[in-house]
Amino acid sequence: MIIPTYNERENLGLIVGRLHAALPRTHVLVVDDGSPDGTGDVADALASSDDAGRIHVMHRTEKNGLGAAYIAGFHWGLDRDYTVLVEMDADGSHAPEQLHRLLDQVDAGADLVLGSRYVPGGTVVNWPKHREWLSRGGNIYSRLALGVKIKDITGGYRAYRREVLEKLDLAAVESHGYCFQVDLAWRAIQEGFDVREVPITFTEREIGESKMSGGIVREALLKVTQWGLRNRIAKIKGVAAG
Ligand SMILES: Nc1nc2c(ncn2[C@@H]2O[C@H](COP(=O)(O)OP(=O)(O)OP(=O)(O)O)[C@@H](O)[C@H]2O)c(=O)[nH]1
Ligand SMILES: [Mg+2]
Repeated sequence: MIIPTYNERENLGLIVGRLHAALPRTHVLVVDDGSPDGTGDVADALASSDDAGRIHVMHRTEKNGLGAAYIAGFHWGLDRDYTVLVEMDADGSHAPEQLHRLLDQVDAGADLVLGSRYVPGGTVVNWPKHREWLSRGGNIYSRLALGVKIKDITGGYRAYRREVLEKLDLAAVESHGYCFQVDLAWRAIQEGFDVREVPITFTEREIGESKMSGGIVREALLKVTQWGLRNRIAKIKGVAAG
């Protein structure tokens, strides 16, 4: 389980505690980008007080965005023997109590399992309407532009079988915000991996500040459009060639 953090000192202990109450054997890697609020120290304290040695911390010096933090975390996990790597936010939006839903699908043969707000059974709790519409709109746009069936391709609660991350060219991924999530799912689909969705309950953070910004939305819009066009052009060329 990889948890990226930026200024989450009050959330981190809660979320790791909930995770270990739900699934005690899960190992955690906290990837902290030098949070000014001292989240990195909180993570170190959690790690040293866990006698079972399940908690690890990666300290990075600059705030480089979610995508870069996850990629560093993936490399860390792949260098060790973890067979499944999970992404989860620190802010309590993703319920550790529902992690088994994702892992059960991996056991059932999926390569990448997406926690989904927009399949039957999935829900969003406490989101302002404009946030929900932004998210729904982004997903509809991605579906149309990329021609995929995934209902929630921007979500950040997911489980990857290690083979997926070994196969994808992580060095080529430059996306930062939500777009990073779309990017990886899109690459996995194009590689022919078995990508599935399971319903989750997404709860808006209660503590701390969102890192969501206009720049993140613009990045996603631009990149998704580019990928979609590139894909269509490649298909048209393929048809023309034969
Ligand atoms: N290491 C690292 N973590 C980050 C960075 N930006 C966001 N995060 C973490 O990524 C997770 C998701 O970020 P949020 O701020 O909750 O973003 P969000 O979920 O899109 O926004 P909200 O819906 O408002 O919560 C949280 O655990 C953040 O602490 C970053 O630049 N570096
Ligand atoms: Mg959040």
